[in-house]
Amino acid sequence: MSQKFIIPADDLDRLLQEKCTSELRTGYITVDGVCLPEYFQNFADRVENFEVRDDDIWVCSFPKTGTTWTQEMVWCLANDLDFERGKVILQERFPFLELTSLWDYRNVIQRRPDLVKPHEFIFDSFNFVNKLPSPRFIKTHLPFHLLPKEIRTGEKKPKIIYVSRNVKDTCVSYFHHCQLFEEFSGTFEEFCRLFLAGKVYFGSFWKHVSGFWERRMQGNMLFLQYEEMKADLQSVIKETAKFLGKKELSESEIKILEKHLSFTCMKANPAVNFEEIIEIQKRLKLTTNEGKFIRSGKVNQWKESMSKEMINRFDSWTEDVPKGYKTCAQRFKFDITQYEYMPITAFVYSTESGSELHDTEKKLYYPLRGKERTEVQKKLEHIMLM
Ligand code: PPS
Repeated sequence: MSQKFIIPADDLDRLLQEKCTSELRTGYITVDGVCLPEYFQNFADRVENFEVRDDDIWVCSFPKTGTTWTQEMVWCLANDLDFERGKVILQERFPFLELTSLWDYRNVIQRRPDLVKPHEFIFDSFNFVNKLPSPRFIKTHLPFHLLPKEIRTGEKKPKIIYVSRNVKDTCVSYFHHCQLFEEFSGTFEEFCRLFLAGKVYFGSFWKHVSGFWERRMQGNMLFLQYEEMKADLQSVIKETAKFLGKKELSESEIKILEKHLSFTCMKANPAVNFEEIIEIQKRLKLTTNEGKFIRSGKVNQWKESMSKEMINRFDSWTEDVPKGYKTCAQRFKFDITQYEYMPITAFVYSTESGSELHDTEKKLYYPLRGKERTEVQKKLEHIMLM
């Protein structure tokens, strides 16, 4: 893969540079079309040549789409609900592969020699992950085309669970995240403009989602949706357990896990709520903003936060998603209230007879995951959503 590092320079780049840099984040670059902190270029080769194992379990996502929630679910399922071992902080159990490349602590260490050197999972996340015994649990926000070569080429086939979220809610959540962790000093409106232009790190959103969406039929990939977890966590738990090759959980086990994963429990759980990290940031005066990592956990927050004009811009951006991303965009442009019967409009042909089953005027209703789907529906979904 040839990676191109571009130092960008238009008005929005300047806005990003001015409003979203700090002592730990001096600037941004574009790597093969993806906005990343400039410090990342020191680590690009380590990502590219990272040694993947077939029995790894990866959670991949665009930031703020429910990664932590998914990680905790996956870890608990893969470890037979071992809540005792689950008290170890998530970053150690389920480290973030490229974490070290996102924040440059070198100046801070010089300025604060009293700083106790934090964990290797922060200072050398690649090495930390590399040394873990199998099966390893790995989080990444990298889009598919920047994943390690061994995954892209299919040489190694770890299990990959991708989670996505309504784009407008993702943007709202990312704004709060950047205020808390990146000292973002701009307005929400400015953040939305950056988000729409793909000028937030790991942007652009739709390219990220579509890279995994296009591959979701591969046997080693499971595609989840935040809103689906909110609407029917039990079904998502069951499907994920099956995907991980675990035995069927009893009703009471499912209920226990569902409670453990509830917003209230996760917010109070020091192993997953990042309170310790926020405390360190505050102590080092790397953030002055107040806030919580597990913040609101709501669907459709954008309705309260976004102006009508911005909603329109997001919607037309989603409509304008280039062909190929289109079905993916339609699939995720929904209100939770409409989720159970989400219309998908498309030309659909039966694979066997080639006869037309539906035309663009007709709608096929996609039932909730876990509820019975007929064979025909499954076939249609497969054809339509490719
Ligand atoms: S990160 O920083 O990219 O890893 O963030 P990520 O974990 O992807 O997303 C954080 C958002 O997920 C919400 N969250 C939850 N929602 C519902 N239920 C549970 N249990 C849960 N755990 C985390 C979290 O609150 C963030 O969303 P917002 O909208 O900001 O509240």
